[in-house]
Amino acid sequence: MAKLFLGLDSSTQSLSAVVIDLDTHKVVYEKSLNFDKELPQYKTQNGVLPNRDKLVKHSSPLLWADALDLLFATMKKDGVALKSILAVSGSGQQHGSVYFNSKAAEALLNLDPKKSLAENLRGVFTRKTSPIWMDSSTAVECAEIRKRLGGIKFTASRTGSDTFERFTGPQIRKFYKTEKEAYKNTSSIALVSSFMASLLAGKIAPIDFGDGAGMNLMDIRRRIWNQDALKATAPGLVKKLPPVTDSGKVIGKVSAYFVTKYGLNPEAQATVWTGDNPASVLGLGLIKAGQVAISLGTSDTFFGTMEKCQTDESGEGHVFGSPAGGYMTLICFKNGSLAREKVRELYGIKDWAAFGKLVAQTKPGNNGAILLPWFEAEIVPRVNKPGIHRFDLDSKDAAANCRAIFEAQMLSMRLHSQWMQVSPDKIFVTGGAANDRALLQVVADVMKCRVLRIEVSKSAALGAALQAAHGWQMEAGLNPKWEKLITGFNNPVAGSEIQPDKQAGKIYDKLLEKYATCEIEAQDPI
Ligand code: XUL
Repeated sequence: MAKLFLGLDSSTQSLSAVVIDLDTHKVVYEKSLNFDKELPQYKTQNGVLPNRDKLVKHSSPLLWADALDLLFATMKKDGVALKSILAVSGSGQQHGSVYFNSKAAEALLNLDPKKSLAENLRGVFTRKTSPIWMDSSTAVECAEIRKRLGGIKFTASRTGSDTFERFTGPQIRKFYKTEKEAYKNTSSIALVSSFMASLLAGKIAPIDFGDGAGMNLMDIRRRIWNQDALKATAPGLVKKLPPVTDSGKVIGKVSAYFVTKYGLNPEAQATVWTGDNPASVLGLGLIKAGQVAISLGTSDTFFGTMEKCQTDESGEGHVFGSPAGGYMTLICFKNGSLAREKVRELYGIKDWAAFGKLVAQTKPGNNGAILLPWFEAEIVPRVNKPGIHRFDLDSKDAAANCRAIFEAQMLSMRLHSQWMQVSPDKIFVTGGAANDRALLQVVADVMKCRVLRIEVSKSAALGAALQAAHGWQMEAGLNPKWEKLITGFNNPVAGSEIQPDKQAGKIYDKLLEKYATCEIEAQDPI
């Protein structure tokens, strides 16, 4: 019998599955179900429920439960060997929360396969909808909690991040302040990840230290709930949170619901889930301290791994527990690919290949030109007022503007990741812009490090499948090694390696100083 492991990723817009075979080290099945399309009855738009208040972004736990039923039904229909699956793990969009009343534990224990999961869960919530990571309605609560914890630096050093509107603690505080009775009746609060794990396990699942770090409630170093943070958030919270534990740890056998209804192996283990970013870090193969990946997506993201916990005093970056041990950082630059696209449109450049060609026509350092691309309010650095700023740059020069935006984005990454004190020997780059060698050369030169392109399909769900395999091996006493486990799943694209140019590196050392001054000037124009 093949040794199969199932990883699920419950993201904002879809639920995905990846099945891996540990004998062949291959992905044997992949599937994604889009919420808007497959479950139109919830009327979500891009996975979010409509709301008159633009700052409020909620989704529905029943939608996620329905999606889980649909995904298992699809896997059964597609002939996935569900009998050969030895363990299931998963990841969820980070920060989102689910509120259970006292009936939940029993309902989970007695999931009736004749009904759907959503029907089984009727009447177990104290809050019908779940705030998700896109919600930014808790600025007041963030300020209140931050003040109680002693300001940005202390909040970050204790919980791994400054308070952020989307983080679960501020969301819980808002719920407590605005719906006191419902908060009081809440017996257990779950994250999206632990909610989904609870369905699979048929009991309220622990929260792992990867996703738990996205709550402003967990002591990032001791990996237990931080009592001061709990008190600063809402009364009686300690009783409403499950324990924090290792990602991928076995909870117990999967609920009989999935065995009877879909033919899942009755011996399959249900394990603790994590957040989608920690799972992606695994999926991309970042298992050792000092490894770094840059994702050039809608927003640009810098992922790094650390052995010891370093936190960002400025409160811009986040530190989460890494499922492979140690810590990971997530630094999110909002004006990523969308900003590059705006520049492309501005100069009527037909495609990304043409954009890359223009960059290649110009020289590293661009004669000191800088373009700060804050088309939208930026997270890193914190810039509330959108605007683009040019320094020593002719706005009519298309090629110089193309180089200037990408150089500035990479200089920003170098500057704002210094607090991690990590010097990688190689950087993996993923996402659209990683296709272009001229752009990859800029990454290598600015970061003064060789870069390799990596493209991993469904990296979070793959990371979750690897986590399931690791958890299962741990439980079986097999002393698993991450290095061995990930082999073959996340190889860099052949021939994509680019070496940094020493001369260019020196130019960027100087330009970085100028860039930092420009940032300050643009945030606070003179
Ligand atoms: C991370 C964050 C997002 C969500 C997306 O802090 O808010 O990346 O995890 O699902």
